[in-house]
Amino acid sequence: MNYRLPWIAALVLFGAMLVASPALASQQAPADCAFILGFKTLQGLIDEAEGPATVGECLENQRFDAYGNAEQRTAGGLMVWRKADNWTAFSDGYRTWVNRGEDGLQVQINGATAMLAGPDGASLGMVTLTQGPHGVLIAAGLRGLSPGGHGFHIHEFGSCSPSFAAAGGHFNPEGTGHGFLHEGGVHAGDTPNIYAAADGTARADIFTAAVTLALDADHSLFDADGSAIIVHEKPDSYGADPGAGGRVACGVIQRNAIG
Ligand SMILES: [Cu+2]
Repeated sequence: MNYRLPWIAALVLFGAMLVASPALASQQAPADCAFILGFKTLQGLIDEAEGPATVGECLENQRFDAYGNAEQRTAGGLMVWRKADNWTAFSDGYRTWVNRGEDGLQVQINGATAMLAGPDGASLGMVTLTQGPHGVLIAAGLRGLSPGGHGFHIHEFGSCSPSFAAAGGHFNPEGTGHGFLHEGGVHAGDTPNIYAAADGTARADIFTAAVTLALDADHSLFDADGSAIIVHEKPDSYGADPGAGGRVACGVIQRNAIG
């Protein structure tokens, strides 16, 4: 019986090689890939430091964004968009690089815009959101408000119709309580009150590290159901109950076009 042992050992060893062999694994991968990228991280694309060894990076989990573009993520955490005409863009969440063909890659800071309107559809101005390395800068330029303080929040759904109730409650991915001054707070969508002058105009710059414009990230304003800016009738109390009254302006937060 002893003469069989070397054969068994050899079979076991060969089986282990089949499982562990990277060459065999890489031969199988392309069949599962919808798209193969030549680099793993953005830096690898820019300075080619990663070299040809990274060619063959498989992009998996393809899905389509709100604009119908294919959207995938590399193992290096890079977001990649593709269109049928071979237009491509790459984002690390803070910045987006757009491939402009002969003009090469151009970089832009990620941003979004909400056009605010009253319940009657009248335009009440614009809110811009700019992604920075430490959070999002929100700039409001509004008009048509009653003079004085108004609650100003990010709400959980990207909809303002058929009524502003469609925007849902505050953007609150952590499921916490409300209010800057409340022990159980705060909502990620809580932002400070804005104040309208006697002529109804209001301007405000607000910074928040509680949200991000990065796609496919925790606290992203571009989660599956989007998000909206709501201006309230009265100022927020900053307590557990905002007490800010009705909704006087609403705007869906929309990602600025890329490319
Ligand atoms: Cu609100």
